Amino acid sequence: MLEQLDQLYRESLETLRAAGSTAGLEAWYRQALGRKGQVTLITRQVGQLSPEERPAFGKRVNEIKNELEAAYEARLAELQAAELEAQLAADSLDVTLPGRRPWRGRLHPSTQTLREIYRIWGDMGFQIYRSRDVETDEYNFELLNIPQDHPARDMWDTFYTTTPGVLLRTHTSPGQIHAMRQYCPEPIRVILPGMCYRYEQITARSEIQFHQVEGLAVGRNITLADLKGTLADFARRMFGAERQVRFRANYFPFTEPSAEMDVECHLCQGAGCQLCKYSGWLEILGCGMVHPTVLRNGGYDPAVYSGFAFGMGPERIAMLKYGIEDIRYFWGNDLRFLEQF
Ligand code: FA5
Repeated sequence: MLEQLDQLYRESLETLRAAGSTAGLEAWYRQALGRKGQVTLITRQVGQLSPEERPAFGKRVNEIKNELEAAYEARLAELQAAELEAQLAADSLDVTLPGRRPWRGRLHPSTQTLREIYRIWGDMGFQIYRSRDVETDEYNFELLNIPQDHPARDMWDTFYTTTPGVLLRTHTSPGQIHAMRQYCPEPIRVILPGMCYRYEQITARSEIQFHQVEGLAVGRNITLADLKGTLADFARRMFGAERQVRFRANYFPFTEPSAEMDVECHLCQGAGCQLCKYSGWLEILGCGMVHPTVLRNGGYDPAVYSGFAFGMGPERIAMLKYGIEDIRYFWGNDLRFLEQF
Protein backbone atom coordinates (compact mmCIF):
# COMPACT_ATOMS: atom_id res chain seq x y z
CA MET A 1 0.00 0.00 0.00
CA LEU A 2 2.91 2.35 0.83
CA GLU A 3 4.41 1.64 -2.54
CA GLN A 4 1.12 2.43 -4.22
CA LEU A 5 1.10 5.68 -2.27
CA ASP A 6 4.62 6.66 -3.42
CA GLN A 7 3.73 5.75 -6.98
CA LEU A 8 0.70 8.10 -6.77
CA TYR A 9 2.89 10.85 -5.33
CA ARG A 10 5.42 10.64 -8.19
CA GLU A 11 2.73 10.58 -10.85
CA SER A 12 0.91 13.52 -9.25
CA LEU A 13 4.09 15.57 -9.16
CA GLU A 14 4.72 14.83 -12.83
CA THR A 15 1.22 15.85 -13.92
CA LEU A 16 1.52 18.95 -11.74
CA ARG A 17 4.68 20.03 -13.59
CA ALA A 18 2.95 19.34 -16.90
CA ALA A 19 0.00 21.67 -16.07
CA GLY A 20 0.49 24.62 -18.44
CA SER A 21 -2.19 27.05 -17.16
CA THR A 22 -3.90 28.07 -13.95
CA ALA A 23 -7.12 26.47 -15.26
CA GLY A 24 -5.23 23.19 -15.84
CA LEU A 25 -3.78 23.49 -12.35
CA GLU A 26 -7.22 23.80 -10.80
CA ALA A 27 -8.28 20.63 -12.58
CA TRP A 28 -5.14 18.89 -11.27
CA TYR A 29 -5.95 20.00 -7.73
CA ARG A 30 -9.46 18.54 -7.86
CA GLN A 31 -8.16 15.28 -9.29
CA ALA A 32 -5.31 14.86 -6.80
CA LEU A 33 -6.24 16.59 -3.55
CA GLY A 34 -9.97 17.36 -3.93
CA ARG A 35 -12.71 15.67 -1.92
CA LYS A 36 -12.96 12.89 -4.46
CA GLY A 37 -9.28 13.11 -5.48
CA GLN A 38 -6.89 10.20 -5.72
CA VAL A 39 -4.96 10.98 -2.53
CA THR A 40 -8.18 11.30 -0.56
CA LEU A 41 -9.50 8.05 -1.97
CA ILE A 42 -6.33 6.11 -1.18
CA THR A 43 -6.41 7.44 2.38
CA ARG A 44 -9.79 5.85 2.84
CA GLN A 45 -8.24 2.44 2.20
CA VAL A 46 -6.47 2.60 5.55
CA GLY A 47 -9.14 0.25 6.94
CA GLN A 48 -7.70 -2.60 4.83
CA LEU A 49 -4.34 -2.37 6.65
CA SER A 50 -3.32 -4.20 9.82
CA PRO A 51 -3.20 -2.03 12.96
CA GLU A 52 0.66 -2.15 12.93
CA GLU A 53 0.90 -0.83 9.38
CA ARG A 54 -1.55 2.01 9.92
CA PRO A 55 0.68 4.62 11.73
CA ALA A 56 3.42 4.53 9.07
CA PHE A 57 0.79 4.74 6.32
CA GLY A 58 -1.00 7.69 8.01
CA LYS A 59 2.28 9.55 8.52
CA ARG A 60 3.28 9.06 4.87
CA VAL A 61 -0.15 10.20 3.63
CA ASN A 62 0.19 13.42 5.61
CA GLU A 63 3.72 14.06 4.29
CA ILE A 64 2.59 13.50 0.71
CA LYS A 65 -0.45 15.78 1.13
CA ASN A 66 1.69 18.59 2.54
CA GLU A 67 4.32 18.26 -0.15
CA LEU A 68 1.74 18.19 -2.94
CA GLU A 69 0.00 21.26 -1.44
CA ALA A 70 3.34 23.14 -1.32
CA ALA A 71 4.20 22.08 -4.87
CA TYR A 72 0.75 23.20 -6.01
CA GLU A 73 1.17 26.66 -4.40
CA ALA A 74 4.62 27.11 -5.95
CA ARG A 75 3.41 26.09 -9.41
CA LEU A 76 0.36 28.32 -9.12
CA ALA A 77 2.53 31.37 -8.34
CA GLU A 78 4.80 30.49 -11.26
CA LEU A 79 1.88 30.15 -13.71
CA GLN A 80 0.12 33.31 -12.51
CA ALA A 81 3.31 35.34 -13.01
CA ALA A 82 3.78 33.90 -16.49
CA GLU A 83 0.15 34.57 -17.45
CA LEU A 84 0.37 38.19 -16.24
CA GLU A 85 3.60 38.64 -18.17
CA ALA A 86 1.95 37.30 -21.34
CA GLN A 87 -1.12 39.49 -20.89
CA LEU A 88 0.98 42.64 -20.42
CA ALA A 89 3.00 41.83 -23.51
CA ALA A 90 -0.17 41.25 -25.57
CA ASP A 91 -2.10 44.35 -24.38
CA SER A 92 -0.13 47.33 -25.56
CA LEU A 93 -1.04 50.45 -23.56
CA ASP A 94 -0.38 53.86 -25.12
CA VAL A 95 0.15 56.13 -22.13
CA THR A 96 0.58 59.15 -24.44
CA LEU A 97 -3.09 59.02 -25.63
CA PRO A 98 -5.09 62.00 -24.28
CA GLY A 99 -7.62 61.01 -21.59
CA ARG A 100 -11.39 61.55 -21.79
CA ARG A 101 -12.46 64.88 -20.34
CA PRO A 102 -14.63 64.43 -17.24
CA TRP A 103 -18.16 65.90 -17.62
CA ARG A 104 -18.26 69.17 -15.67
CA GLY A 105 -21.41 70.59 -14.16
CA ARG A 106 -22.13 74.33 -14.33
CA LEU A 107 -24.14 76.85 -12.38
CA HIS A 108 -27.46 77.76 -13.97
CA PRO A 109 -27.38 81.26 -15.55
CA SER A 110 -30.07 82.38 -13.05
CA THR A 111 -27.90 81.18 -10.15
CA GLN A 112 -24.85 82.92 -11.61
CA THR A 113 -26.79 86.17 -12.00
CA LEU A 114 -28.32 85.86 -8.51
CA ARG A 115 -24.84 85.38 -7.00
CA GLU A 116 -23.55 88.43 -8.86
CA ILE A 117 -26.53 90.45 -7.55
CA TYR A 118 -25.93 89.20 -3.97
CA ARG A 119 -22.26 90.15 -4.24
CA ILE A 120 -23.01 93.71 -5.38
CA TRP A 121 -25.70 94.35 -2.75
CA GLY A 122 -23.47 92.68 -0.13
CA ASP A 123 -20.70 95.15 -1.01
CA MET A 124 -23.23 97.95 -0.49
CA GLY A 125 -24.11 96.67 2.99
CA PHE A 126 -27.36 94.78 2.28
CA GLN A 127 -28.02 91.43 4.00
CA ILE A 128 -30.00 88.55 2.48
CA TYR A 129 -33.41 87.90 4.03
CA ARG A 130 -35.26 84.74 2.98
CA SER A 131 -39.02 84.79 2.86
CA ARG A 132 -41.58 82.13 1.84
CA ASP A 133 -42.87 81.00 -1.58
CA VAL A 134 -46.35 80.08 -0.31
CA GLU A 135 -47.97 83.19 1.11
CA THR A 136 -51.25 84.41 2.48
CA ASP A 137 -53.45 86.89 0.65
CA GLU A 138 -52.91 89.19 3.64
CA TYR A 139 -49.13 89.44 3.15
CA ASN A 140 -49.06 89.25 -0.64
CA PHE A 141 -51.75 91.94 -1.05
CA GLU A 142 -53.59 93.44 1.90
CA LEU A 143 -50.65 94.53 4.06
CA LEU A 144 -49.09 95.97 0.90
CA ASN A 145 -51.98 98.35 0.54
CA ILE A 146 -53.87 96.24 -2.03
CA PRO A 147 -57.28 95.49 -0.48
CA GLN A 148 -59.72 92.80 -1.66
CA ASP A 149 -61.32 93.73 -4.99
CA HIS A 150 -58.91 96.62 -5.56
CA PRO A 151 -58.26 97.03 -9.30
CA ALA A 152 -54.50 97.01 -8.68
CA ARG A 153 -54.78 93.25 -8.03
CA ASP A 154 -55.05 92.85 -11.80
CA MET A 155 -51.35 93.77 -11.99
CA TRP A 156 -50.55 90.33 -10.52
CA ASP A 157 -52.29 87.30 -12.07
CA THR A 158 -52.28 84.89 -9.18
CA PHE A 159 -52.02 81.13 -8.64
CA TYR A 160 -54.38 80.38 -5.73
CA THR A 161 -54.17 77.14 -3.72
CA THR A 162 -57.20 75.11 -2.70
CA THR A 163 -56.87 76.54 0.82
CA PRO A 164 -58.79 79.85 0.97
CA GLY A 165 -56.50 82.85 1.45
CA VAL A 166 -53.31 80.90 0.56
CA LEU A 167 -51.49 81.54 -2.72
CA LEU A 168 -48.11 81.33 -4.45
CA ARG A 169 -46.43 84.71 -4.00
CA THR A 170 -46.69 86.85 -7.12
CA HIS A 171 -43.74 89.01 -6.07
CA THR A 172 -41.13 89.14 -3.29
CA SER A 173 -42.72 92.28 -1.76
CA PRO A 174 -44.60 90.38 1.03
CA GLY A 175 -41.13 89.68 2.45
CA GLN A 176 -40.93 93.42 3.21
CA ILE A 177 -43.66 93.02 5.87
CA HIS A 178 -41.97 89.92 7.36
CA ALA A 179 -38.61 91.73 7.55
CA MET A 180 -40.11 94.93 9.03
CA ARG A 181 -42.09 93.03 11.67
CA GLN A 182 -38.96 91.09 12.62
CA TYR A 183 -36.54 94.06 12.80
CA CYS A 184 -38.82 96.93 13.98
CA PRO A 185 -37.74 99.44 15.32
CA GLU A 186 -34.17 98.84 14.03
CA PRO A 187 -33.04 100.31 10.68
CA ILE A 188 -33.20 97.78 7.82
CA ARG A 189 -31.01 97.16 4.79
CA VAL A 190 -31.91 93.81 3.19
CA ILE A 191 -32.39 92.10 -0.15
CA LEU A 192 -35.06 89.38 -0.41
CA PRO A 193 -34.41 86.94 -3.26
CA GLY A 194 -36.79 84.18 -4.30
CA MET A 195 -39.04 82.52 -6.86
CA CYS A 196 -42.30 84.21 -7.84
CA TYR A 197 -45.30 82.74 -9.67
CA ARG A 198 -47.80 84.40 -11.98
CA TYR A 199 -50.71 82.97 -13.93
CA GLU A 200 -49.58 84.75 -17.07
CA GLN A 201 -49.27 84.17 -20.76
CA ILE A 202 -45.77 82.78 -21.41
CA THR A 203 -43.89 84.92 -23.93
CA ALA A 204 -40.26 85.64 -24.87
CA ARG A 205 -40.09 88.17 -21.98
CA SER A 206 -42.53 86.70 -19.42
CA GLU A 207 -42.56 83.37 -17.61
CA ILE A 208 -45.07 81.96 -15.10
CA GLN A 209 -42.18 81.24 -12.72
CA PHE A 210 -39.23 83.60 -12.33
CA HIS A 211 -36.90 85.03 -9.70
CA GLN A 212 -37.13 88.43 -8.12
CA VAL A 213 -34.71 90.18 -5.81
CA GLU A 214 -36.54 92.61 -3.57
CA GLY A 215 -34.64 95.34 -1.77
CA LEU A 216 -35.71 97.23 1.34
CA ALA A 217 -34.06 100.04 3.28
CA VAL A 218 -35.82 101.62 6.27
CA GLY A 219 -34.34 104.33 8.49
CA ARG A 220 -34.85 107.84 9.79
CA ASN A 221 -33.67 109.99 6.88
CA ILE A 222 -34.00 107.95 3.72
CA THR A 223 -34.97 109.97 0.64
CA LEU A 224 -35.79 109.44 -3.03
CA ALA A 225 -32.25 110.65 -3.82
CA ASP A 226 -30.90 107.66 -1.82
CA LEU A 227 -33.09 105.33 -3.87
CA LYS A 228 -31.94 106.79 -7.19
CA GLY A 229 -28.27 106.93 -6.23
CA THR A 230 -28.23 103.38 -4.82
CA LEU A 231 -29.98 101.84 -7.84
CA ALA A 232 -27.83 103.77 -10.34
CA ASP A 233 -24.74 102.53 -8.47
CA PHE A 234 -26.06 98.96 -8.66
CA ALA A 235 -26.55 99.31 -12.44
CA ARG A 236 -23.00 100.66 -12.86
CA ARG A 237 -21.55 97.72 -10.92
CA MET A 238 -23.73 95.19 -12.78
CA PHE A 239 -23.57 96.47 -16.38
CA GLY A 240 -20.51 98.74 -16.43
CA ALA A 241 -20.01 102.49 -15.92
CA GLU A 242 -20.74 103.38 -19.55
CA ARG A 243 -24.29 101.91 -19.59
CA GLN A 244 -26.97 104.60 -19.09
CA VAL A 245 -29.98 104.19 -16.78
CA ARG A 246 -33.21 106.17 -16.50
CA PHE A 247 -36.14 106.32 -14.07
CA ARG A 248 -39.74 106.54 -15.24
CA ALA A 249 -42.66 107.44 -13.00
CA ASN A 250 -44.97 104.47 -12.41
CA TYR A 251 -47.62 103.20 -10.02
CA PHE A 252 -47.32 100.54 -7.28
CA PRO A 253 -49.86 100.53 -4.42
CA PHE A 254 -47.10 99.89 -1.82
CA THR A 255 -44.75 102.75 -2.80
CA GLU A 256 -45.27 106.48 -3.20
CA PRO A 257 -43.83 107.90 -5.35
CA SER A 258 -43.16 104.86 -7.56
CA ALA A 259 -40.87 104.40 -10.54
CA GLU A 260 -39.36 101.87 -12.91
CA MET A 261 -35.72 101.77 -13.84
CA ASP A 262 -34.60 101.10 -17.42
CA VAL A 263 -31.13 100.21 -18.62
CA GLU A 264 -29.81 101.15 -22.04
CA CYS A 265 -30.39 98.23 -24.44
CA HIS A 266 -27.22 96.12 -24.77
CA LEU A 267 -28.04 94.99 -28.27
CA CYS A 268 -28.40 98.35 -30.03
CA GLN A 269 -26.55 100.53 -27.44
CA GLY A 270 -29.67 102.68 -27.17
CA ALA A 271 -30.17 103.17 -30.93
CA GLY A 272 -33.40 101.12 -30.96
CA CYS A 273 -33.97 97.51 -32.03
CA GLN A 274 -36.53 94.69 -31.92
CA LEU A 275 -35.47 93.54 -28.41
CA CYS A 276 -36.12 96.95 -26.82
CA LYS A 277 -39.16 97.54 -29.06
CA TYR A 278 -37.22 100.41 -30.71
CA SER A 279 -37.14 102.43 -27.47
CA GLY A 280 -33.40 101.95 -26.75
CA TRP A 281 -34.24 100.97 -23.14
CA LEU A 282 -35.07 97.77 -21.22
CA GLU A 283 -36.96 97.77 -17.92
CA ILE A 284 -35.29 95.77 -15.14
CA LEU A 285 -37.02 96.78 -11.92
CA GLY A 286 -39.85 98.53 -10.13
CA CYS A 287 -39.12 100.76 -7.13
CA GLY A 288 -40.33 103.59 -4.92
CA MET A 289 -40.50 105.09 -1.44
CA VAL A 290 -42.24 102.72 0.98
CA HIS A 291 -45.88 103.80 1.36
CA PRO A 292 -46.75 105.14 4.85
CA THR A 293 -49.50 102.50 5.20
CA VAL A 294 -46.96 99.73 4.48
CA LEU A 295 -44.48 101.20 7.00
CA ARG A 296 -47.27 101.26 9.58
CA ASN A 297 -48.24 97.64 8.75
CA GLY A 298 -44.60 96.70 9.33
CA GLY A 299 -44.63 98.40 12.75
CA TYR A 300 -42.77 101.63 11.85
CA ASP A 301 -44.17 105.10 12.51
CA PRO A 302 -44.20 106.87 9.09
CA ALA A 303 -43.85 110.25 10.84
CA VAL A 304 -40.39 109.15 12.06
CA TYR A 305 -39.23 106.54 9.56
CA SER A 306 -38.99 106.43 5.78
CA GLY A 307 -37.64 103.87 3.37
CA PHE A 308 -37.20 102.76 -0.20
CA ALA A 309 -37.92 99.42 -1.87
CA PHE A 310 -37.32 97.86 -5.25
CA GLY A 311 -37.98 94.55 -7.01
CA MET A 312 -35.78 93.37 -9.86
CA GLY A 313 -35.95 90.35 -12.19
CA PRO A 314 -32.64 88.42 -12.39
CA GLU A 315 -33.71 86.56 -15.55
CA ARG A 316 -34.38 89.89 -17.29
CA ILE A 317 -31.01 91.14 -16.02
CA ALA A 318 -29.26 87.99 -17.32
CA MET A 319 -31.00 88.49 -20.69
CA LEU A 320 -29.59 92.00 -20.82
CA LYS A 321 -26.13 91.03 -19.68
CA TYR A 322 -25.68 87.98 -21.93
CA GLY A 323 -27.89 88.94 -24.89
CA ILE A 324 -30.45 86.11 -24.34
CA GLU A 325 -33.42 86.83 -26.57
CA ASP A 326 -36.02 84.46 -25.00
CA ILE A 327 -36.77 83.91 -21.30
CA ARG A 328 -38.15 80.42 -22.02
CA TYR A 329 -34.57 79.12 -22.40
CA PHE A 330 -34.08 79.45 -18.63
CA TRP A 331 -36.36 76.56 -17.66
CA GLY A 332 -36.18 74.69 -20.96
CA ASN A 333 -33.27 72.57 -19.66
CA ASP A 334 -31.64 72.51 -23.08
CA LEU A 335 -27.96 71.72 -22.45
CA ARG A 336 -26.92 73.54 -25.62
CA PHE A 337 -28.15 76.72 -23.94
CA LEU A 338 -27.00 75.96 -20.38
CA GLU A 339 -23.49 74.90 -21.47
CA GLN A 340 -22.80 78.41 -22.78
CA PHE A 341 -22.61 79.75 -19.23
C1 FA5 B 1 -43.35 94.04 -8.84
O1 FA5 B 1 -43.49 92.80 -8.78
C2 FA5 B 1 -43.15 94.81 -7.62
N1 FA5 B 1 -43.36 94.02 -6.45
C3 FA5 B 1 -41.75 95.45 -7.66
C4 FA5 B 1 -41.55 96.50 -6.61
C5 FA5 B 1 -40.98 96.15 -5.40
C6 FA5 B 1 -41.95 97.81 -6.83
C7 FA5 B 1 -40.79 97.12 -4.42
C8 FA5 B 1 -41.76 98.76 -5.87
C9 FA5 B 1 -41.17 98.41 -4.67
P1 FA5 B 1 -43.25 94.06 -11.44
O2 FA5 B 1 -44.49 93.27 -11.66
O3 FA5 B 1 -42.99 95.15 -12.41
O4 FA5 B 1 -43.23 94.73 -9.98
O5 FA5 B 1 -41.99 93.07 -11.44
C10 FA5 B 1 -40.72 93.50 -11.09
C11 FA5 B 1 -39.67 92.87 -12.00
O6 FA5 B 1 -39.83 91.45 -12.01
C12 FA5 B 1 -39.83 93.31 -13.46
O7 FA5 B 1 -39.13 94.50 -13.70
C13 FA5 B 1 -39.20 92.15 -14.19
O8 FA5 B 1 -37.79 92.27 -14.19
C14 FA5 B 1 -39.56 90.96 -13.31
N2 FA5 B 1 -40.73 90.26 -13.81
C15 FA5 B 1 -42.04 90.59 -13.63
N3 FA5 B 1 -42.85 89.73 -14.25
C16 FA5 B 1 -42.07 88.80 -14.85
C17 FA5 B 1 -42.32 87.64 -15.63
N4 FA5 B 1 -43.54 87.22 -15.90
N5 FA5 B 1 -41.25 86.93 -16.09
C18 FA5 B 1 -40.00 87.34 -15.78
N6 FA5 B 1 -39.70 88.41 -15.04
C19 FA5 B 1 -40.71 89.16 -14.58
